[in-house]
Amino acid sequence: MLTLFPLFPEQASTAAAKVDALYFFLLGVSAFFSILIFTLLIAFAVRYRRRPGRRRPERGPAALWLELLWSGVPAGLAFVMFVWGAEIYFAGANAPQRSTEIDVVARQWMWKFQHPEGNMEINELHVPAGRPFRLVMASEDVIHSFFVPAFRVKADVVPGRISSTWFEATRPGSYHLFCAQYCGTQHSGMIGAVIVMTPARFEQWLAATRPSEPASASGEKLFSRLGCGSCHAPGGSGTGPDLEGLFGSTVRLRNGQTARADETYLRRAILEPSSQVVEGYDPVMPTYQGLVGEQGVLQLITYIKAGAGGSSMRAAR
Ligand code: HEC
Ligand SMILES: [Cu+2]
Repeated sequence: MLTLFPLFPEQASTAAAKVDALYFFLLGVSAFFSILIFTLLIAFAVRYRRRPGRRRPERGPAALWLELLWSGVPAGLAFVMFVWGAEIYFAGANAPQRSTEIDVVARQWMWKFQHPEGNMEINELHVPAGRPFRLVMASEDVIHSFFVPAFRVKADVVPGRISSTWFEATRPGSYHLFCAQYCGTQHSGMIGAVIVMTPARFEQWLAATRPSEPASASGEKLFSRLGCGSCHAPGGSGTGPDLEGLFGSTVRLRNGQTARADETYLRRAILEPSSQVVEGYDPVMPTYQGLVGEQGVLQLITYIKAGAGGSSMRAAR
């Protein structure tokens, strides 16, 4: 019966058991207090009901210990829930350093994936078990949400910015992928599968479907086709800043603010350059809005992360 109508999706990622443990704790606390309160409510209603010959007693003095108890216990429980939940939230928000990054583009109504090796997939994502993957996600139109119940992973993909999430699958199998934000008439059809394989089978799959170039090389081609290199020459000899080592650093802007060069920063630098002009430079960079799609932006970002023509890029090849 339970296998026919499972109450919970199976646990197929390293995060699943942790999320479930917290969920069961919340459920247990709620059940305990619901039962306690309703039992007492009914018991007192029966025991102290109005009967002939009985007078209402005088109101007694407030008991301090009781006040402290029923304030302290809920406060303590709420604190445990908060710390426990925050821990799981931060673990889910910060991908391990050794994660492999996969580009994800959501649009009405499908999911597009690109592996660093260059392999592209639609509505299907192949990954090996036992390795963390970080998803770098952008939307081409409206809000979508990447939801894999078996992984207990759900992250919104919001137009105009880059969001990310990560997971490490633990067991080979095929797991449902849903869009969890209503995104238009065919929202319910925006489904797919994450196919978890053994590492050996995954390597075979990767080799069999490998395209001619990795994602960073596609980014490099775009970089030269769009003429980025004419201003962003290695060593900073162009009119624009050197992009090597930019990713993850802190950038000083002309308006006196600072910004962390994360993926959303790079995306905005390409599509709305005048919104965040780097200190010491003139706002001469043209916008690439309309000239490059989200997929292209993600490839450019992959290329910039890999060193953008600098020495680290050459060393990596
Ligand atoms: C006409 C010259 C020019 C071209 C072409 C150009 N840029 Fe720029 N870019 C600049 C200048 C100048 C800045 C610094 C001022 C600013 O932030 O707008 C800059 C800033 C940037 C930044 C932020 C750098 C930092 O240090 O924070 C990134 C990222 C970037 N460009 C990427 C690109 C990409 C990718 C392309 C090609 C699609 C491109 N640029 C094309 C001139 C150019
Ligand atoms: Cu959607």
